[in-house]
Formats: sequence, structure tokens, C-alpha cells
Amino acid sequence: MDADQDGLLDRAEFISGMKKAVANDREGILQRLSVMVDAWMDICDTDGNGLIDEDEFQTMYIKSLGASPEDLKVAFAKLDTDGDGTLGREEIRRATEEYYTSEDPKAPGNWLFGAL
Ligand SMILES: [Ca+2]
Ligand SMILES: [Ca+2]
Ligand SMILES: [Ca+2]
Repeated sequence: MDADQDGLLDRAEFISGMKKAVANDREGILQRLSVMVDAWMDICDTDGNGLIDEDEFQTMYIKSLGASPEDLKVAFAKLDTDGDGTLGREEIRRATEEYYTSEDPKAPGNWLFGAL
């Protein structure tokens, strides 16, 4: 990733390196992200119904990150792209993909980790 080979990885090099990795091996990266999504769902989905509701989302982040309920409410609403009040695996998967591959600061996936 160190394009100018000065031994340092600056922000531009990191971004272009990430982009190259995604371009070269999108399948492989998405595969790895999919494993992460499964792990994330397992942890978050405490009642095991395959959907993350707002309570589960809040519980997970308040416990793990000490995030504020107000921020999490906003984050949840952004992630719930079809507005049905729950996060399904596909919504989480898409959010994770966007978080790692999108350059759009407004992409819902940027809210995956709350307002961090
Ligand atoms: Ca460099
Ligand atoms: Ca659930
Ligand atoms: Ca939804």
C-alpha cells in the first residue's frame, strides 16, 4: 500500500490501497465481511429471531461502547433502510459493505458503529 515507499502509510495511500484491495479481490473481501456480519448478528440478536430490533441494537452498543441512546436511535433509523423497525441480515450486510468500501459519507453503512 505504501505507494511512494517512504515507509509510511499516509491517509491517501491507505484509501487507494483499500480501493485496490476491493477492486482486485472484491469477492474475497465481501466473503470476509460476510463472516463478520454473521458474528455481529450472533452477538447482537439476543432473542435469536434473525432480526435486530432497536432494543437489541441499543443494548449491544450501550454495553460495548457506552454510546448514547439518542445517537443510537439516529444510527438505527439510518441503518433500517426499509423502515420496518428491524435490521435484517441484508441490511447489516449492505451496511458493513458500505462501511468498508463506500466513499459516500452519507452512506447508511457509516452508521454501523453508531456516531463514532
Ligand atoms: Ca508512503
Ligand atoms: Ca432479535
Ligand atoms: Ca429493516
